[in-house]
Amino acid sequence: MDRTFVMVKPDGVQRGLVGEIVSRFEAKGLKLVGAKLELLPEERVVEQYREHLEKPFFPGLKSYIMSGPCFLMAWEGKGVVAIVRKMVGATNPAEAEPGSIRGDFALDIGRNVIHASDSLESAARELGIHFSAGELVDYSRIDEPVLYE
Ligand code: D4T
Repeated sequence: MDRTFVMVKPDGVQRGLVGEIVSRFEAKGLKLVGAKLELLPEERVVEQYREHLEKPFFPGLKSYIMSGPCFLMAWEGKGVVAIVRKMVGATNPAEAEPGSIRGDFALDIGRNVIHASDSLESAARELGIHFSAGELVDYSRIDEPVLYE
């Protein structure tokens, strides 16, 4: 089954949105297979956002991500990468649809509450940056027989 990496950024943690965000993914039927609250070290932020290293917004992005604890998660389910990206909404909250997390809870691209991997390859890479194998848990959700046909 597919897995993806999701992170509530420091603004989302500070604003008390962790529970709301976890609830949305749980209610969708996705399975939480890893979670932790952490102050991210610089090396992992650089690795996470390596494609943006040369961008003008990178220094601000790095200090924002390191400004407080992040809530890191691994979610599992059929088509989970695309489903979570849709539930998260467009990168710029001004363009994110109402009903999406950024559409409902954010205003500014530099304070967009949440990160989610954009492909299965990025998900594997990002899960590898932030979680050791022992931190991801294999188990069944009791409602799986009625969630999947
Ligand atoms: P993340 O990676 O945080 O989930 O965001 P996205 O995958 O939706 O978007 P992204 O990689 O293009 O951007 C990474 C991160 O940088 C911030 N950002 C981005 C910013 O502060 N200013 C900008 O102009 C852009 C493009 C927001 C998300």
